[in-house]
Amino acid sequence: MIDAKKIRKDFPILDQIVNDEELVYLDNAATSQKPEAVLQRIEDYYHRDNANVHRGVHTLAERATKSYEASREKVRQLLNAKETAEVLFTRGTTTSLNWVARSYGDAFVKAGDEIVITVMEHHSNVVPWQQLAKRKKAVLKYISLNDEGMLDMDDAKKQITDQTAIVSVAHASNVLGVINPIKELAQIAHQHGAVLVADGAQAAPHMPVDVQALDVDFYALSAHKMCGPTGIGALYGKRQWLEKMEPVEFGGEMIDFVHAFDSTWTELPWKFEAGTPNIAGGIGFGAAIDYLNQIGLDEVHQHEADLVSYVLPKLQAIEGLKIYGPQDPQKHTGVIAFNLDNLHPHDVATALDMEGVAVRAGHHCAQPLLSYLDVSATTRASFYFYNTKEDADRLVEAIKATKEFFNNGTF
Ligand code: C6P
Repeated sequence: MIDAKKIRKDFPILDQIVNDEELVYLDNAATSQKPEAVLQRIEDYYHRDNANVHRGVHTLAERATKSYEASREKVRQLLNAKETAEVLFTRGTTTSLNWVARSYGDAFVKAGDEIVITVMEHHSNVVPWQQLAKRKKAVLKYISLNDEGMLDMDDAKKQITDQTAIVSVAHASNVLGVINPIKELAQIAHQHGAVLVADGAQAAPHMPVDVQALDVDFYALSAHKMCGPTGIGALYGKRQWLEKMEPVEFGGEMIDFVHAFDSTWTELPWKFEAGTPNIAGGIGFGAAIDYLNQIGLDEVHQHEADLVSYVLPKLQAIEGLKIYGPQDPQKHTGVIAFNLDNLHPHDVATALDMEGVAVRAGHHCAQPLLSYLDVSATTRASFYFYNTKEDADRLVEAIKATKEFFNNGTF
């Protein structure tokens, strides 16, 4: 069992006063905080080992390369990919999804083919497919939701057809707090000869992921949502596809031989990684994975489930508070989007900030979903393993105080 109070000591940033109140950080879906071990590892790299990777023969370059490539192995283990050749370092989930759309899409999607996504996707899993559909004259289709706010699997079976080339779905939603049945969707996609792309930005930080068991063709993730630095993430892809795909970027590091008018590419995974990579980021990502492994992603998942079981009924009991997504705590992740009376979510988030509670407000980069839900914005609290029941209580109390303030003018 996670002792969140003890774990919080690893995150010095959490121990601070904001607007005269002790900080309660509930914006983890936007980015998580980084433990001291990750910050230290990045600092150590710059202090001791800083050198470019893959090219130098001197000791520092060898050390930097070894640490950077060791992180790739850590990502492989995290996802249970078969080999490190299937793990590409990217800038994060957005870049990973763009690479699939650009590279796999350009190679394998033809005019009239279907690309199937869902109404709950983040813009990073919408816009690259819109662009691909335009380039290829393909058809973009959406799977809708059921009354509970979960993916409608009957509709999924209707939308995915023999014309479908790509199905791309969030493993976990950044607004509705649901986990999607990726394995079942992969089976349906494969029955129709399509590939399954999973956007793991909100799943990989919170639960064990096994890309072989899920049988996904591609899996995208960001380090910064899982205790790592910003500007680094990964794309898992099955070797059978990566081998046939062209790189998206060209230049140093990714070539085998450059002739005056033509070039050949080096082997996987480096074929996709042009230019000097984010070395410190990669090393920090590895340190974040070490840290999460030490805690255990099963434990992380369980702790968040316990917090949701604790806080969701308390939120549901607040009159005028509408929660989006399933109302059953067993079906809801630690991402809780809501609206309070007729108050604007930005006003709610500002009022919560005055109480020291950090949440996000807006469309959460999911405008098609918000149109579907017929709202322009929501307030969103998102929990992680270092949050406590006291944090949950502070959220509930701050919402009640906000309601009181806007209705009666007093805090
Ligand atoms: N969502 C949020 O506050 P990047 O920015 O590339 O690391 O991740 C993009 C992304 C893709 N898919 C999902 C499901 C996501 O939630 C995100 C990032 C943040 O909800 C920032 S908009």
